[in-house]
Amino acid sequence: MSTGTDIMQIPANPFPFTFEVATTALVIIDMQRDFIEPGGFGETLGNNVALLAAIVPASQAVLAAWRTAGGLVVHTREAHEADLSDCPPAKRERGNPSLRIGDEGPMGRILVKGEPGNQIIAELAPLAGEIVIDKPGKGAFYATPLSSLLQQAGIKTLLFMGVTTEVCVQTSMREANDRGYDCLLLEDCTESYFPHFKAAALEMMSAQGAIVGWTAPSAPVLAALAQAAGAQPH
Ligand code: TIU
Repeated sequence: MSTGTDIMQIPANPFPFTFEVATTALVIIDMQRDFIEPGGFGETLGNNVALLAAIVPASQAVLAAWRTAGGLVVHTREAHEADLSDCPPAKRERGNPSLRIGDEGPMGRILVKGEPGNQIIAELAPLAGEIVIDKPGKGAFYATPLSSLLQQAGIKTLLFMGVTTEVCVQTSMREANDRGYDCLLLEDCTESYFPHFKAAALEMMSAQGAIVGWTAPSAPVLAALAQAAGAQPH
């Protein structure tokens, strides 16, 4: 098994991305029933949630390989307190959704902590000991302990997966970039309700010499992890 200190370099946009498992966290953004299944927050906003399930198998493969390599895993959930004290009225009142945050839906109260719909999908469920961040905003750093947890773990680099590409993933990656992390977004492990927004988000993040970060398919990450595992004595 890898010691986690192998320097890995993979082809990526706009140029090769370098990381080592020991100083990298896999950050999985909001793979919750509320966004991926009918009856949750995503659907109340008028979206076709069926599009998002396509990334589950590739995301499972990366998560499994990352766990085998011994890498740090961070899961996030967009989640509000039951009394909605952490939900700005502007967020709840915005637009004309069929159900608002906190309303009772078919999977429990929309986007509220602890409700069935707010859980991470079974295929990507956190294991005991993995970091789970409940976040009231779109970004994973805003009003959460993520920054200090990553610092304590000596993390310098982040691999991002999750939904939706141009909302919570992009916001979190921009927050991370401003905090000095090198960030790679896995192209086949992120999805949007709007395919053209996904394409644009990927393009704008890696443009201008990786102004926000890098993007790459999951295959080269899996290959690098497999190679590192095979190269180490068991
Ligand atoms: N609506 C939408 O595309 N996304 C969200 O509201 N939250 C996340 O992206 N997690």
